[in-house]
Amino acid sequence: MSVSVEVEAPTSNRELAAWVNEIAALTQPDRVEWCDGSEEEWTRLTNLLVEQGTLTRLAARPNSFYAKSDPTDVARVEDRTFICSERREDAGPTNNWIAPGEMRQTFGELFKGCMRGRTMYVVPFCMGPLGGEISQLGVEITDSPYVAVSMRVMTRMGERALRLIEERGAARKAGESDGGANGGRSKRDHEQGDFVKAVHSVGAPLEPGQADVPWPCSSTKYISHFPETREIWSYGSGYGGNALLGKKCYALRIASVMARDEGWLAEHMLILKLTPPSGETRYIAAAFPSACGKTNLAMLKPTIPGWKVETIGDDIAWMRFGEDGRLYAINPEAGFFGVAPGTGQVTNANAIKTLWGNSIFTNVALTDDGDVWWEGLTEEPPAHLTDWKGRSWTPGSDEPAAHPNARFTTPASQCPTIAPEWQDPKGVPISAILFGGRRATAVPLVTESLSWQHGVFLGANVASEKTAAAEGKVGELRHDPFAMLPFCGYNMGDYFGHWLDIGRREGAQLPKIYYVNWFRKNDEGKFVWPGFGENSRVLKWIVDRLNGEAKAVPTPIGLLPADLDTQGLDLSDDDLRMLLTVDREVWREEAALIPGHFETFGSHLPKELWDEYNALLDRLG
Ligand code: GTP
Ligand code: SPV
Ligand code: MN
Repeated sequence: MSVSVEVEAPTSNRELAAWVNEIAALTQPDRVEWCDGSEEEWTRLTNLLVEQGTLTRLAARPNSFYAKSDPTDVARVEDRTFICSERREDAGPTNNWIAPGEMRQTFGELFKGCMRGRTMYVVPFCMGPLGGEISQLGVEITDSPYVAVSMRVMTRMGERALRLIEERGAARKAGESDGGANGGRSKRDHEQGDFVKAVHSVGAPLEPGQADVPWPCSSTKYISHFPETREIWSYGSGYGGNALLGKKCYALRIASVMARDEGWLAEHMLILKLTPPSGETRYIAAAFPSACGKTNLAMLKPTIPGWKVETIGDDIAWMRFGEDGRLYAINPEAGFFGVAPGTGQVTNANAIKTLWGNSIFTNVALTDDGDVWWEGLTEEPPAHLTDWKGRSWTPGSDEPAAHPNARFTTPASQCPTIAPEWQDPKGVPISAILFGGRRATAVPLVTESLSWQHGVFLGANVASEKTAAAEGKVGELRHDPFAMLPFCGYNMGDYFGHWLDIGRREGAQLPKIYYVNWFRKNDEGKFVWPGFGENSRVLKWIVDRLNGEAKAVPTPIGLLPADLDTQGLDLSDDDLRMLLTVDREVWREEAALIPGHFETFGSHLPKELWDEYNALLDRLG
């Protein structure tokens, strides 16, 4: 039985209307609802979610909710994430690949009737400030109201995004009718259309009379990307990175392909604004793997007097060259989807202030008085909680109360340190780029690269201990180049080449590149560096270097601080030595890991990176 759900689409964009009808015909929802992004809509959908049992209203926080996911649907699923490029080689050795034809066939079956019994939401959205030159448009179709309300926090969603899609469509038509003389587009442009198409289903159709569950999802999961046609199809999960398709799927995997084709960068980076007591304000971008400290650094409260940090973004940066040759970055998102555990008054007071209301908390614990709690929120846990699985919990329980990848979804505008220019459509000029990861051993607190090319080499060699942000074994060391391993939409060897090309651009005023590690551990397994607000000392050294005011010591791996300000820190001489020196023996072992990593990319690995490897070996002696 096939029900027609063709509806009058409230849009003049024919491409959008036709696509929505096509997906509705395939997925057979009971209803189609176009999201306008209004407050009325938010209230209606959150009420609905409360009624359905997906959300619990928090008595202690205005307009805020708690969600408990299915216990199997708590993180990104990297082994179910696919880049469906026409050629396998274009997905590269680090991405899962399925031929687009085969994938479409699978989806043709999987999505057939998959929204039965549900409402299909059409969610137009804009990544980046509305109407901004660097911004990009998309539409997510989803059968999850949890996704629809989350998209309202995380993106510029609704009516205004829809109008921009219509304007773009109208401009394209005008371009076509004057024979392409004025903004006409290529065949490929035509295939890619006026907006990125993103289809999401939880993969749990309801038979007539069948009761729904609070967190519908499926054990069959696909998070698939079609880079040539700029499409995203996601099936079976309701979790952030798998389901909020504007985020990792669009703003990194699809956008990295756009960026390669158009000469810009789409990166897994925070953006912060740093103002010294006197002197020039600087903007810094930093790429750390998932759950390795971006949100925390972006909202850092400096411990050194007179320094000020403001926040532009905490997860994704899009960077383009300005006319002055500098790289200008925007945060394409409108909210933070942040790791809850470890976020507390002492570690990240600004995040805590951001979360005062209008927020959704997923897989945290519930207090008896209707508030949320997670490990690290307060030093002492409450005497009683309901844990993320809905069980009674006391401090004596042997499992954590919150899932280690519990997350908050909250508007960026509520962050007390949000920079006034965070929505400036032209972006902010980046002076320094930081790479880093979780490394208990070997890697010093901070290293300055010797050149852009050497910085790209450092980025290509980022390695980090795995976290709970993705399914898999936590703590295992893996290479995560540029913190983009799970997010690069094309061959990562070519991606390294793209970074090198950026550095060769005529007239480029390139940021300096640094490598940081907040996670060095001592013999007792304790973090040596206090981290969090104290990371401002490292930022200060970097800015002083940019200004030619700080000294550095050359080492085989790069330049290390000669004069890091550690005044007032409780660090032994041994600790400091561990953080700020390079052990040649250990680094020979580190270097021995590089060939195996590089060889994965075969002929796609730029020769310059082998040159850098050989230069490192020479310096190590
Ligand atoms: P994604 O949102 O997954 O991309 O992660 P992120 O890079 O934004 O990570 P986030 O800042 O949320 O930090 C993840 C975890 O690392 C939290 O539990 C933090 O408390 C912890 N963390 C952040 N900064 C530091 C630091 O400087 N030192 C230590 N020891 N832990 C830190
Ligand atoms: C990450 O895993 O890097 C995140 C969370 O920022 S998600 O949006 O789920 O990818
Ligand atoms: Mn992230």
